[in-house]
Amino acid sequence: MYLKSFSRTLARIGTRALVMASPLLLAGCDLNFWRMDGHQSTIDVAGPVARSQRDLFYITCDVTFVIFIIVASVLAYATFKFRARTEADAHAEPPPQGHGNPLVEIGLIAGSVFALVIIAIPTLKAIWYTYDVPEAEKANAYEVTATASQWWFKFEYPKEQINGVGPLTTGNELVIPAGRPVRIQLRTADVIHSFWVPKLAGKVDMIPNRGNAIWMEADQPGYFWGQCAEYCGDSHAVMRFRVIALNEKDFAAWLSAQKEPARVVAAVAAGSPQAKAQFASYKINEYGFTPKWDPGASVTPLENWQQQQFPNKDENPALIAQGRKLFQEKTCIGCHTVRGHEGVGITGPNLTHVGARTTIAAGLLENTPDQLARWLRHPNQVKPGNKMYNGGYIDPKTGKANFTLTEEDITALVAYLSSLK
Ligand code: HEC
Ligand SMILES: [Cu+2]
Repeated sequence: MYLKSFSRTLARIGTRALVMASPLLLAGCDLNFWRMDGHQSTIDVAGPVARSQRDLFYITCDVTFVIFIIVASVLAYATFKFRARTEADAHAEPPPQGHGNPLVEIGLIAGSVFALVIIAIPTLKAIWYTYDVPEAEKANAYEVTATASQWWFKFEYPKEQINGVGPLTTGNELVIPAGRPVRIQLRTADVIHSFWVPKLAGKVDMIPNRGNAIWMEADQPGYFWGQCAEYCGDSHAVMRFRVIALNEKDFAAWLSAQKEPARVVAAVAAGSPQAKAQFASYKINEYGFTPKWDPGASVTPLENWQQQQFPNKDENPALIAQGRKLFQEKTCIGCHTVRGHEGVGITGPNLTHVGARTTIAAGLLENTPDQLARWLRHPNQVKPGNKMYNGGYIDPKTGKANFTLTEEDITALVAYLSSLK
């Protein structure tokens, strides 16, 4: 009898333990889980704001862990000590029950208050700290504006005014100076979105008619993943972006490269001496790095970004010229700005230097010729509902195509877009 109930209890405990541990066991196959250093990790942080939030999380975990140990030990003790030892025990009346021992109750209340205070003090401090750039560093803070639209991000640099145009504007990749606080004004062009770069800072909503802001700082130059964190319609899950932090020198070089109008590649024969001269004449300001041209070289995400700042060695000027023409004919110019070229639209991301970015379609696809072609071939299969397809490629009212692109058109457009360094 004893043995039977004992083994039953053991079996039950065993099953419980297995169920509870199964996520851990499954994840055991994946070492990354234990390191917790994924692209969007809030544990493996890279800046002071995210660090203060992570530390607060740890404090809360520690306090609750201590509570767990105390409660679990008392429970284990009571369960073991007062268990039914005999069959008769199991059916006997419960022993007299005690209620309201003042000492225990006051002790528990005091204990809970104490635990809450331990959590509350650092919480208030962290709220204060993450709310805005610390007073002492305010003068040093860099300001940018991020505006969300379904389903992409626009970034503006109010300090970088371009004559007769307005602030420098980019899309989907936010470049910031490393080691310096950056205050980001958060706006939205349509519904509520939320701005989140997990390794740098927690999320803040972008709300219509409300001027929110967030601040963050990257300890070192790096490449970071961001994500819209508030459900905002069809393609919300793939509304991403990147943050690239550069040292002061590279940041200044990047700003001056971005302020230039779009690159002009004259239509000369591919591989001709003129083409080579044209390529060689393209000078990317004063970056402190050179790309690793070796195609087999393993590069970090930041090095990959650096590589993107330089023109492709095998670019075809004639094809690029054809792409530029198609960009007008197929009405792309009505939605996209390509400063210095014909593009003037503002419905879609600014493409003046799109070739220098590492991603397209709001951080979803790598900016390679294949992925660009995939995007142009059928934007709606990549991002359901997107406003480039619905309103551009097709008329949403009639469902009829406004224009079509042949494979040749796509090849030329890809060459053109990739040349916009
Ligand atoms: C009706 C307006 C509209 C037209 C016309 C249009 N686009 Fe777009 N385009 C958009 C919008 C909006 C996005 C952002 C889509 C998203 O990520 O949700 C976009 C995104 C892009 C991107 C990715 C940019 C990035 O930052 O991720 C490229 C490249 C692009 N379009 C090229 C083109 C080309 C080439 C054409 C012409 C064949 C074209 N677009 C026509 C509105 C338009
Ligand atoms: Cu969203």
